[in-house]
Amino acid sequence: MGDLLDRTVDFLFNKSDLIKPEEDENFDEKEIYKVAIIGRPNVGKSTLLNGLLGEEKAIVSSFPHTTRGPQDTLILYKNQPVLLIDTAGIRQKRKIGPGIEKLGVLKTLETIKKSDLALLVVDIFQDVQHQDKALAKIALKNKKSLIFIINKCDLEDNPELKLALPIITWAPRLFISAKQKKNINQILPLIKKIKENQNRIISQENLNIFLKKVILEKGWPDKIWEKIELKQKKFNPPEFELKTPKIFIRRKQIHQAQLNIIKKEMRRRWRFDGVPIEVSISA
Ligand SMILES: Nc1nc2c(ncn2[C@@H]2O[C@H](COP(=O)(O)OP(=O)(O)O)[C@@H](O)[C@H]2O)c(=O)[nH]1
Ligand SMILES: [Mg+2]
Repeated sequence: MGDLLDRTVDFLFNKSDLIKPEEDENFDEKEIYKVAIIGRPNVGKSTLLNGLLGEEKAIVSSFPHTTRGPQDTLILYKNQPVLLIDTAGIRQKRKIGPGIEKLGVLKTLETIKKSDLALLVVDIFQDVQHQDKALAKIALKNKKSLIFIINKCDLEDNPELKLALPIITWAPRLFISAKQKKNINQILPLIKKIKENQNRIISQENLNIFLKKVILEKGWPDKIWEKIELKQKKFNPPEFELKTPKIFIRRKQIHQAQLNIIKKEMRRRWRFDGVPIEVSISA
């Protein structure tokens, strides 16, 4: 019955929510949410893309490197244009040969940079490797939203137990089987949610209330903290700053640990799942 339900939900989702835009439909570049599907060769990126699209577009093969470069597919999900970008798998640097393969790797890096969110696909059957961590780091360094996709879960009885992913606690994890289309119906709704998180703007009033509450709860000194204001500097991704009198900065009266607490509490309060956020100090 469980499987039947999965299939039914898959079917309904695929048919009703996902529309491929007509060729001549023009979207403003800025409107399009760009999702890079990244990961080592053979982890199932192209299979996943096909599963998401419900048709055979990218070439699926059991030999590595069939995906030579990014392949872009534009879809409409609940009125949101989403560009899904399949990338060639990235291998260890020293194994990269000349020509096409190297180009594929460079393009993967380029693709991450120009995307809004990375789906980092890992294979449950192989241990998490250096390249997986390297890719997570690149996404992090470029302030990209991130979802871990743990694929080929049909090959493991207890996938949750086996996993040792790089610790990016805010990145959601989905256990899927691209081949059996299991749980892939959760991906687009999660992407939509993350896009909202990424563009969240919090009112100054709410930030004030929030900071007061943290100060009170943590028992931080009033004299200092009543002169400090939490402000949102930007969104997509969200960045915040603590406006602080210069003298406090010189005297180092705000500690990194306190910034981390504020960040953690902000995540708890506003659910920034999947999105990197920043809190810095400024005068
Ligand atoms: N058992 C299993 N095999 C899969 C799954 N997803 C992909 N594969 C297989 O893994 C191989 C590589 O898939 P592909 O999508 O080309 O990987 P890519 O190099 O990351 O694009 C193919 O033989 C797929 O059939 C899965 O969920 N379960
Ligand atoms: Mg591929």
